[in-house]
Amino acid sequence: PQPVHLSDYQPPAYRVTHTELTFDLDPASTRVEARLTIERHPEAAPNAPLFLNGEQLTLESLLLDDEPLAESAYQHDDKGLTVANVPAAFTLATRVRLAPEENTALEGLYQSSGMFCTQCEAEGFRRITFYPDRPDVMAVFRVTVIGDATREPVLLANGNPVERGELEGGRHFVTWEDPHPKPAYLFALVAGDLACVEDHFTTMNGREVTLQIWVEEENLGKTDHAMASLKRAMRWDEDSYGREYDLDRFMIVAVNDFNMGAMENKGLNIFNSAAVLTHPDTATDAAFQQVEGIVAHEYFHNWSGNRVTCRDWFQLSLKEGFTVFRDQSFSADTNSAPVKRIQDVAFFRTAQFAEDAGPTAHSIRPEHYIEITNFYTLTIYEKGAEVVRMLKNLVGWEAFRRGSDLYFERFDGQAVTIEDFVGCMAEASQQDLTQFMRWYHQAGTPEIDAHGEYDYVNAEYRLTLRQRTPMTPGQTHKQPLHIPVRMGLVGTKSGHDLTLTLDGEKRGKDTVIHLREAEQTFVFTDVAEAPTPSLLRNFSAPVKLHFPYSREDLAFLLTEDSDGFNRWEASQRLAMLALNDLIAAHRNGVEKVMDTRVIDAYRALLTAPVNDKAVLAEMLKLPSEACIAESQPLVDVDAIHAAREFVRQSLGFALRDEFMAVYTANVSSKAYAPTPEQIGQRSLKSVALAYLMAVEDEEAIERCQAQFDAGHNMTDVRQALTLLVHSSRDELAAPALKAFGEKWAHDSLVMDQWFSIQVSRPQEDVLERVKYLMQHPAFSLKNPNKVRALLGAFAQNRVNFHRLDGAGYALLADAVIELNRLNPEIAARLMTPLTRWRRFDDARQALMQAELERIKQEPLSANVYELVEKALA
Ligand code: BAL
Ligand code: ZN
Repeated sequence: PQPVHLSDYQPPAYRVTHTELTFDLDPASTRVEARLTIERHPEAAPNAPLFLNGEQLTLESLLLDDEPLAESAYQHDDKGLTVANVPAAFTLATRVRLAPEENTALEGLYQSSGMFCTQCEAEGFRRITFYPDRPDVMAVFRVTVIGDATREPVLLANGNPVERGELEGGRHFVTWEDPHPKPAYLFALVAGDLACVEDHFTTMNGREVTLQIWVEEENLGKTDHAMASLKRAMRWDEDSYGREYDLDRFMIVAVNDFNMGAMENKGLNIFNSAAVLTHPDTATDAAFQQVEGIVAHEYFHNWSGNRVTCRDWFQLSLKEGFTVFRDQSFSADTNSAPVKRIQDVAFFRTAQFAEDAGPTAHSIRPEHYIEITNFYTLTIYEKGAEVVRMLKNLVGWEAFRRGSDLYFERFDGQAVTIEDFVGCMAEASQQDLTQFMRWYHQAGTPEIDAHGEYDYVNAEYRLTLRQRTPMTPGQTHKQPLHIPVRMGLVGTKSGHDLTLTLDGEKRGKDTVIHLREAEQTFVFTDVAEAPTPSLLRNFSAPVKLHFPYSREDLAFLLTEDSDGFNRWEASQRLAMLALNDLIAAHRNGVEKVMDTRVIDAYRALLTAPVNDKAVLAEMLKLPSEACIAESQPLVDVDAIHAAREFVRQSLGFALRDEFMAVYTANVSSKAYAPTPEQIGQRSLKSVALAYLMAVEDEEAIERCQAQFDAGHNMTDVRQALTLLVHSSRDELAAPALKAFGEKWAHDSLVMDQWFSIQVSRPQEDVLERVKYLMQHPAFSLKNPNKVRALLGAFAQNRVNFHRLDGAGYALLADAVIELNRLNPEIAARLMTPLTRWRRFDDARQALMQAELERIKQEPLSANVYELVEKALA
C-alpha cells in the first residue's frame, strides 16, 4: 500500500451536485443504482479524466448521459473507475451489486443483528457505489431504499422522507431527501425491524424538530438518558455557540456491531448500542456520562463537521478536535467541571502521552498516511481538543466565540482546512497565531523543565521555564512552541495566593505566562513571602511539566492550592514520588516502606469537610499502572504493579477506619439518578471500598457482598463484583461471577462488562480464562464491542498481558491475525499495545517484536501493514 501525502492535495476536477441513489436491499446481493449529476470544475483542464472510487463492487452497468459507455471508454481496477473523456457537465449512472452479509469489516453497507446499516467515514462509501469519495465533494442526496416489508419495516436515510409506497413481492420503499449538500462520508442508511422513541425540540427560532431514537424493541426502555442528553446538547449549542439545528428531524439509531462509538451522519446518527443505551440496572455512572458526551459530540458535529467539513482527511482534527472540545465543555457545564477536567486529563496523560512516545506518534495534522482509519487517534481527537482549548484561553471566550461565528458563516457548506479555522480565530482576536500553528505540525509531548528561586532581599521570585519536544518518527528537529502556562504563587506561610506582578504589571492572583522561547525567565516582583508555585493550572497546555517539588511542597499544595485541579495534581505527584521509591525498592529487592507523608495527606483529605465528593474521590485514587508506566524511562510492569498494590494496602491498613466511615456515610438507598451529586457520592464510596478490599477487611467483604447482592444499580453492582473478582479469594469471586453471568446472559452490553471484569483481575489464571471466554457463546470476534471487552481489556491487564513467557503477546497476535481478515480497523486498534515494545525490558521487547514479525508474515490489510511497518521501523 502506498502512502497519501498532504502535499499532493489537488482540488477535485469534477464535482457532483446531485446524487440519486436507489438501494434494493438483499443480504447476499444488494443492488445499488446511482445517478450522479457531475460538473467539471471551471479551473480544471478540459481533458481531465474523471475518477470515481469504488472497491469490492460488482459493476453491472455504466451510462454517461443515459448512453452505455463502451468498455474501451473507461478503466476499472480494484481502486475504482477512470473515465478518460467526459463533457463539462453530464450525468453518470451506475448499477452495482454488493453483499452486505459478507461485510465483516463493518465499513460501507453491512448487516448487524439482521438489520442493514452503513458506516462511511472515512472511506466506506466507495464500498457502496462508484463515487468521488473525498470530503471536498459535496452533493445534495436523494435516496430510495427498497426492502422487505416484514424484515425491514423501517427504512431510513439522511434528511426528510418525501415518498413511500408498497411494491410487488412484499417489498416497500421510502425516498429520503437531504437538502444540505454533504460529502459521501456523511451518507447513512438503516433498514430493519426497529422501534422508535420520539420526542420534540423547539429551536431558538421556534422551529419544531422531531427527535427519534431507533432501537431493537427490547431496548425501548433504555433510551431516556440519550434523549434527555440530546435535548440538553441541542439547547447548549444554541446558548453557547448560537448553532441551531437545520432539519425537521434528527434520528439516532443503535446498532450492535459498530467499529466506532458513533457516527454523525447528517440527520441520521448511527450509534454503537454501547454509546446510547442506558438503564440504572445495566449501565454504570461512567456509561451514563459517556452516553451523554457521545450524544452531544455527534450532535455538535452537525455544525463542526457537517455544515463545515474537512477539505481532506489530513484536516480530520479540524472537526474532531473542535467537536471534542465542544463536548468536553458541554459535559463540564452539565456536570462537575473540575471532575470532568481531572478525568479527561488523567486519561489524556496516560493514553495520548503513550501514543506520542511510541512509533505511531504523529502531529495533529499528519503529513501522510497509508490508511486513514488508523488516524482516528487520541492525538487527532484529544490533543486536537487541547489545542482548541489553548486557543480559546489565548484569545479569550468572547473572541473565540466571534471567531467561531465567523468560521461557521464564512465556510458554511464548504470543506476547509485547519488554517481556515485558526485564521478566523486570529482575525476575530487580532492576535498573531503563527507560532501557535506549530502545535498542529509538530508531533510529540513537549516537556517543560521548571525551577524557581525566591530572593528574600528583593522580594522577587524568578521562575525559569525551559521547553523541549523529544524527537518523534520522521521529525527530528523541533521548534519552540507557544505554551500558555496558567499559574499562581501560593504563599508558603499564609497559604494564600499572592498577588502577581510581572514586568511591573499587576496580574491578580492567577495568571497565564507565555513560554515562546526555548528558555525564558519570568521575574515576579513584590512577592511578600516565599511562595510555592502552582503551575499549569487546569492543565493549561498538553505538556509534561517537571518541577522539583518536595513532598512537603506537594502536601502543602494538596490542601492549600486555590486551584482544585492542581490540588488533585499535587495528590498525584505526591503519590508518584512514593511510588517511584517503591518501584526502585522492588527492583533492588529492598524491603518496601510506605511514606507516612502520603498516609498523613490522605488522612487529612478523608477527615476534612468535603466540598465536592467526586473531586475528593479523584484525589484519593492512585495513578493507574498505565499512567505510572508513562512516567518511567523503562516500564517495569511487575515493579509498578507491586509498588501500587503496596501503596493501596498500606493506605487500606493505615486508614481503615477513615475509609470505613466514608463508605458508610455514602451508602444511600435513594432511587438511582445520574446526577453529579449522586455520581460523586457513589464514586467516593467506591474508592473507599476499594481500599478496604485491598486489605480484604472482613467487614468490608461483607459490605461488598451486600452491595453486590442488593443490586441497587449497576454502578454499585459492578464495583462490588469487580472487587470480589479481583480479590485473592476464589470463594468470593466465583459465585459472584456466576450469578452475574446467569442473571445478565440475555443482555449483550452487560455481558461485555462481565468479560472485562474477569480478564482485568491480577491473578495468574487470566490468560487461560481469556482463551476459555473466547469460546463463550456470548463472545464473537466479529463484534467489536466483544473484542474490546475481552481482548482489549486483557491487553490493558498489565501484569498478565506482559507475562514473561510471552503467552499474552501470542494470544493477542493470534487475534490480530484473525481480525486482519475480518475487520482490519479493529485488528489495527487491538494491536496497538504490541507496537509499544520499545518501552519494555529486553526480554519483553524480544517477545513482542517476534509477535510483530509473525503478524508481518501474513497477507496484511493496509491498516495492520501500516502499523506493523511503523512498529518495526
Ligand atoms: N466522525 C467519526 C465519529 C466521531 O468522531 O464522531
Ligand atoms: Zn467526532
